[in-house]
Amino acid sequence: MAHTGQNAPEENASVGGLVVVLGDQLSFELAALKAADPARDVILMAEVAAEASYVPHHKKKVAFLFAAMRHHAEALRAEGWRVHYARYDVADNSGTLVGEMGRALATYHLSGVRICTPGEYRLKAEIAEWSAAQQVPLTMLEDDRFLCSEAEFQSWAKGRKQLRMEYFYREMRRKTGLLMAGTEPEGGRWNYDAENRKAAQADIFMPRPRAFAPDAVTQEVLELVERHLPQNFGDLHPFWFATTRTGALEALEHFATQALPLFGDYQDAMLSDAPFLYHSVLAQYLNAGLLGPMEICRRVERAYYEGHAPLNAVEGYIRQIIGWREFVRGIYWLKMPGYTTENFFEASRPLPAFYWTGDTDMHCLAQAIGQTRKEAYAHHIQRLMVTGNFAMLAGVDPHAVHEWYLAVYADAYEWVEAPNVIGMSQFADGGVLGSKPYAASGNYINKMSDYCGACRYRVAQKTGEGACPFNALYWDFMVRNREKLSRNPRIGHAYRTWDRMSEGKQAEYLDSAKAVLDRLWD
Ligand code: FAD
Ligand code: DLZ
Ligand code: SF4
Repeated sequence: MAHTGQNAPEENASVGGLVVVLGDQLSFELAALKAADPARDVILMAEVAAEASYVPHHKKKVAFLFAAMRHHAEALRAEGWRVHYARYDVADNSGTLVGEMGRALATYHLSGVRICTPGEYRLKAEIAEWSAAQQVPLTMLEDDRFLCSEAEFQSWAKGRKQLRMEYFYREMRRKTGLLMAGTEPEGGRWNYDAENRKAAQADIFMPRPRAFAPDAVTQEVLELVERHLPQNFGDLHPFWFATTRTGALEALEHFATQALPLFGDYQDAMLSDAPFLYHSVLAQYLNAGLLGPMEICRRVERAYYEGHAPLNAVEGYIRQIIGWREFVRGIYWLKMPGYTTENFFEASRPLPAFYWTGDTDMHCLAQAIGQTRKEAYAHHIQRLMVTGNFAMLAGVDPHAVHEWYLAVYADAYEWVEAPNVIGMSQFADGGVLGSKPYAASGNYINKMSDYCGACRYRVAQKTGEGACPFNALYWDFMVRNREKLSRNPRIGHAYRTWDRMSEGKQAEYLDSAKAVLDRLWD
């Protein structure tokens, strides 16, 4: 489906157009390319300050994208396309994508702009406003790298009282045919999550994601990032991400053969100094367009049919991609604009400074944030149950939390990050995405990790000096938000537990929480 910019004159078919390829659209299958003519059209790719700085992106994220963009531009040229590539550090770079679009239109005397809808609302709006103001004909095409279009999601969502991933996921299984035996799910069940909650043990044979030595193109980008973005978050070196489609395919192959068999079992586990466990570490490639969702899922499905990986791992993995990933994107476009400023609990505290440094005695947070600084990566349970959980319990403004997540992960773009943060992890949307807040005391972290054994705090101690801060914060959060949560049938039991406590015990929890909160911002 194409939307043409309002108030714009029609595109002149006799001269070429400008085809814009954004930094996270690095795919040969892009609809904007398929609709283009290599003989007449010019492709624009641009490294610009506005995109590099709307949040203080992790240095590895910027380096990955710029290096992947430069490699992709070369690959497009090799396929016969005319590519205008604006480098970050040339003197006349205007600093914005619309600025570079205007300059390219003038330089090549092109008739209008064609682009796949950007993954972030702010950029979509900026481009549409610019085209209207400048009277530039604009064609925005649906980004069909996703399995479920915006319109399809809207019609699925229409009339439903609650939007739940599990039902959406079944539709996607039927639509794609992945792990289907005729009309039935492979193995007789749709979901094997019950088998996927094991705690992990340290294992010297644990695989690591496929790492790549930077080539000359990537090396040049690393120097650029070092020179121009020294204040950005995180460690640039060692840099080991793939920056080409060939590399990303190798990383997929490596995951499918090395880590996938145990992905399911240890999906929710956390271990000190094991940042990746059995996760795929493919989201940065997938979200930038170097890999497609179906090719990943087909490769993973093959591992099951060839007997290399069990069903609980393969089903669990495919669910993350055709279920969660598509579902959160659907919610994003359904709820934007406005979703990123939702604040159901009216939480207003600032983000504690240690989110940027990792400098805290809470070992779980130090581990999750430390590896985030180092690798631009943390796996799902760390994001949800450690950094996300803590911020929600502490009453941090969800918008500040959202901006942190958008900055620090190599795979972060608003369409996928915001529903995960605002919806899943902070419950700031009041239950659009999930049915209850993921609030947990230290007990959950202790069950799923080895963190607590190495912590200065004692997880079994509920209150007072030396107690795990999550324990008192959990009850403080529950009590603070009782009016908003007590009617939720999935939460009622917690309030019954609270009500059975003596007044003295309750006061101890609330006093301890106050002491923790006072320390966080002193
Ligand atoms: P694996 O664990 O190997 O999972 C496989 C793939 O499934 C991922 O590569 C990803 O494409 C997909 N996936 C898994 N869970 C989700 C999910 N909840 N939503 C969407 N896709 C999913 N994912 C992002 O891609 N970008 C983000 O900015 C992002 N922010 C998050 C913030 C929070 C608070 C939470 C709780 C989750 C977030 N996620 C995000 C989802 C998930 O944590 C990451 O996709 C995953 O950790 C990426 O690592 P991986 O490739 O090793 O994933
Ligand atoms: C994230 C990002 C960064 C850091 N830099 C650029 C850039 O210089 N040029 C570009 O085209 N895209 C960049 N991106 C990705 C865009 O921000 C992305 O397309 C939007 O966030 C929409 O998903
Ligand atoms: Fe985290 Fe509490 Fe465990 Fe320490 S004791 S690692 S703060 S959960």
